[in-house]
Amino acid sequence: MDSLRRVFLFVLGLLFVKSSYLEQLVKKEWWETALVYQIWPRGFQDSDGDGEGDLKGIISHLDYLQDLGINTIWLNPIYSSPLIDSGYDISNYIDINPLFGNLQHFDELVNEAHKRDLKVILDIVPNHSSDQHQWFRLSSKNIPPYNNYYIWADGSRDGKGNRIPPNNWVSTYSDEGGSAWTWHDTREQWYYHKFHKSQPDLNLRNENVLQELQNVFKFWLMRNVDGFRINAVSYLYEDEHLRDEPNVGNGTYTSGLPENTALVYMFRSYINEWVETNNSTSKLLIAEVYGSDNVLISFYGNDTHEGIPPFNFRFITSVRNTSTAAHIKNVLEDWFEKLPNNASTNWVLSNHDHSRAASRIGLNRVDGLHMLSLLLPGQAFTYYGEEIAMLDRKMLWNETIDQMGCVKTKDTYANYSRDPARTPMQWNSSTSGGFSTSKTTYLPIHPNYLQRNVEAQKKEIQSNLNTYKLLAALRRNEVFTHGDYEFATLNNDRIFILKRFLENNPTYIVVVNLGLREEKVNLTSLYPNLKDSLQIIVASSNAVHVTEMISPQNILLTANAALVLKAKEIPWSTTTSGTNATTASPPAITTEKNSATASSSMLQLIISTSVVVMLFELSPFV
Ligand SMILES: [Ca+2]
Ligand SMILES: [Ca+2]
Repeated sequence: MDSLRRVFLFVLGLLFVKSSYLEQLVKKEWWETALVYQIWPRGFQDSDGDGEGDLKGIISHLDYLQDLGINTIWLNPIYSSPLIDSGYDISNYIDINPLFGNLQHFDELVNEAHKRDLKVILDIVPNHSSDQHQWFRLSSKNIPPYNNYYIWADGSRDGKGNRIPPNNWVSTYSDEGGSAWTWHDTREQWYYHKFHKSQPDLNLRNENVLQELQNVFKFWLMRNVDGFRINAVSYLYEDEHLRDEPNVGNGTYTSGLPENTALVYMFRSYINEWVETNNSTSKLLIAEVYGSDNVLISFYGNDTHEGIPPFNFRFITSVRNTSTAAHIKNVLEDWFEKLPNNASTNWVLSNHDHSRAASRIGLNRVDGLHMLSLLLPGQAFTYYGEEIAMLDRKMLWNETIDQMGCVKTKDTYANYSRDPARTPMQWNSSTSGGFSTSKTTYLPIHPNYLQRNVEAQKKEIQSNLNTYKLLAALRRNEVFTHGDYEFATLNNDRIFILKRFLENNPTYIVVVNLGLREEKVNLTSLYPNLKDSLQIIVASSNAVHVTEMISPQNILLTANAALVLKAKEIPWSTTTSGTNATTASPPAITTEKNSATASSSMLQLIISTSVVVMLFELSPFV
């Protein structure tokens, strides 16, 4: 009877493990696994024929976005702005640029999005305002309390009496080595601007300015937004003593200061408090930061402060059209190893600051890349138009509107302008790709819109769009939201493998051919326990031989083609195979590192073995 009691207690124990495992499954916040669709408001849809995208245009495509399977929309700045820096020069943080509509349109957009289970997040720019902002107008006149809202300094004069800026700091938006200081005639002082001279940096050491920013957050939270993307976090603070940088332009005193992290913690704390006070849902917060891995990781928070996750730009900074499977594996593993325990991450294939994925990494590789970015653990970000693999459109000098290009010369602008990736969305083959009834648009549309557009891709069985939709739906499955992951390479580094798995669930295997010729892949060389045929769940639009089932030993993938395959749960070992014991083991949490995966499987093995032993002990009594 002792044995019976032991079995009973053991089963109780298993039930306990099982229930805590379920608790783990439901623990995630909505934003940890969100699929975020980035909308460049000027480029998505024009509703009134002026050639400029607007909020009503976005509203008209909410059904499309819902059908696409995304669950969050991130809007690049829509605030009042002279649009010198595409809206990142804000003249009023709490109003809408009339070009895009008004606050009523915004409320309607949020309301209509929420009706479709779509969240809306906004871009917040705490580093600088426009020089047209009321704060700067008053500051330049030295009127309290605004006199201290920006970074003003005296500078000096050279031997000939010419004014010299306060130090050697340089601006991003200038000719080579251009000063980040501009003289203001009224105030008779210099003001600092990391970016364009029309974008003075706010003085974030001034408590009043921090209060203003909190009010901005509050204003939009009250209008039911679901989160914020915090812009240009690397440049929030500068050296208080305005010291010369030892190497001009290297950012020693103008980027990556520890105060940046501290301010982001404060934003997090303020927003959390607001959520709690107002009994609201948690908010998606994400920081645009560049810097060393240590700096990036610091934004996740520490023992005493909750942070805001930084964007993970590795697909943009490290993956090229020549990247091998081993290189991509290293890039991904390196990031996971650095992540704090239980931290969730995000994947960004492209955004408004970079060349589009199809142009940067290869039109034929877009579907395979989406399989990775959408099926890895964490959030995924999709830049508008990437679902149909829109390409960069080369801009002529006289077509360029991005200041990063405009401040350069006719010979060099093309290396800097981000306009090629900001062209109108290609909806159909009618005038201006269905983006506008006007033939003239804020930037010219890519001429390939006649063939490459949403309407055309909807009709094709195999298209970038239809592949994307299948992936967006698939990632909602708990294997992807809560399961573990594993990477491998095959075929001499030409095949990349991502395995996603979770107890009591099928295993999914993503196979990507990065090479330029057909590859025959034998998955049993990696997973000897893979016996049965695999189901093809998603195929890239360039894949051929797409059948319902496929043998794991003989997978033919044409150049750059990729598949998502579904297998029965792959048993850990022959010991556990065919027993019910596997139901008891706790799943590894998505963000755990590979070492944690190993310990989880060891635990599983121990439990499973125990059950086998117990049942054997029990059998004489049954
Ligand atoms: Ca318009
Ligand atoms: Ca700053």
